[in-house]
Amino acid sequence: MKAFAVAVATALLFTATTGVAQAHAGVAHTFAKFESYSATAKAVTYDAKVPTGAKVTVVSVPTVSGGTTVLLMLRGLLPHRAYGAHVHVKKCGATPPESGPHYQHVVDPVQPSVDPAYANPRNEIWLDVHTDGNGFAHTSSTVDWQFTDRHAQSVVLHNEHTHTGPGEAGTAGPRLACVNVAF
Ligand SMILES: [Cu+2]
Repeated sequence: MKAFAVAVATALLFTATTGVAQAHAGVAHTFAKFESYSATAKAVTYDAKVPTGAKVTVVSVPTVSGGTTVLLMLRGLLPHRAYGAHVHVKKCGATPPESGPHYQHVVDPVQPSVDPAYANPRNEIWLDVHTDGNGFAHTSSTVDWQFTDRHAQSVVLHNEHTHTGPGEAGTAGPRLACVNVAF
């Protein structure tokens, strides 16, 4: 937790001093509580495995080397449990599929993308976590590219850790919850 807070603070400080020149590579930050879908909900839960009232923080910052670091912190989930998580292209909707596919740096010409050449944690942003005994978890992912005009718009929590084999790469079971982030 302390390390995570330091990472966030460092990232924000860094961006505050150096991020001005980058038109697309801005900081994105969301803090929200999961709730039922509404037009104004920032974070939506579709399943009791992500309880109403659980809290989520997402911070996305450009790195000095032209990459992107995304940090995810979750409170109030079920204890001792694996969740998959990824950056998705669309906003959270009334139903889970509305958040669309994963954001890919190089877009797979075959959709849905289950080819490990495209559906991997270097071409997508994967944020799988395992909660502790208090339902707390945090993680981060750094990729060597930045978002473009094809902005990503959400982080989706899934029922399982992300699979990597051919034909199932990038899948992680049903979508349990979604949080809007203006990447
Ligand atoms: Cu996903």
